[in-house]
Amino acid sequence: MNRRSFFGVSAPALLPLLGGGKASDFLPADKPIVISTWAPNVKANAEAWKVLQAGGAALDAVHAGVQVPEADPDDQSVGYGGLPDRDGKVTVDSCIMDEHGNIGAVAGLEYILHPVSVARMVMEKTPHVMLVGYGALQFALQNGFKKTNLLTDKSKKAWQAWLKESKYDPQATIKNIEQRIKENHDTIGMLALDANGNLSGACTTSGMAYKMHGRVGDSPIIGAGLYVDNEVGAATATGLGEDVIRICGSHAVVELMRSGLTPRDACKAAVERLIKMRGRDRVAQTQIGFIALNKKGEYGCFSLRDNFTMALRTKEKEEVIPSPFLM
Ligand code: SD4
Repeated sequence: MNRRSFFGVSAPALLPLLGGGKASDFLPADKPIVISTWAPNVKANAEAWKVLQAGGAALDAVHAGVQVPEADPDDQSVGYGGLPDRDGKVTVDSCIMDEHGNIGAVAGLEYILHPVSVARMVMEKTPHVMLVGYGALQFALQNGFKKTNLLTDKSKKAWQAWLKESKYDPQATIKNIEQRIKENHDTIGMLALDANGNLSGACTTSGMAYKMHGRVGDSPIIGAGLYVDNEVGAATATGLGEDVIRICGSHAVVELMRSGLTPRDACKAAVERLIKMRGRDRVAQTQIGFIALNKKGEYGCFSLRDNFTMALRTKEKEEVIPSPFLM
């Protein structure tokens, strides 16, 4: 029960939830509310909170919030400073979705500091929902984004060290997850409910470290890494993208909420769906985690294994919640 508290943020009041315990779900919080994957994203929530507190839209809040880790060189899973693919290129994946079902995404994008802003521009300025690779870069540059080298010295050194063995193991293994927690970073998925009761979400990442060039995970895929239904709720994912895509994870969580499950139970049911589909052996080295927020302001999270966390900001509290887990 003596779980760590992260970054000076108070330890969660709901410790009984640890270890997949039987504690009840989180009660509705007063609007507005913002939640994010992973403890370090209390900083991202704080930025989103500025928008929400001023009466701003959930869409603007998540857009502003996820830009924090995108620009943070110490966050080696998102944007600038992200670990590169096996060819040494930092490629980023990002998507955004609002309360009207407007969606935009970019995948395999290089050289752009804020991929979420390009995703939003795809949503608002094109008849399409996703641009990838060189086409996404061209679109960004034509619309005023500047080319930035996203590979920091720290990430370059890590890649060069990896090259010595070049072991291709793009798995969110337990060890990797623990390491990531220690290094205080991971992919951000953020969901917000604004003062008007509207939901939006965004998800942004540099993907799995040392992935094949061209590999795309769940994070920019609407329905996998993120889904919002303004009648029901919203969900976002982290972990091994291949396994999240397999179950259309975030869409599954939203549909499970629609069928009456609470956010936490919906996240749990999605994780169970993966185990049932794949069998325990195939998920032995995998981690996936979901967070969800419903229209009433209830929120919850669940992961396959230990060490996943959710960052929360409401009028009353700013805290990090260790996720309950199954295995
Ligand atoms: C991916 N889901 O690219 C992302 C990575 C991640 O924890 O969330 N890692 O598969």
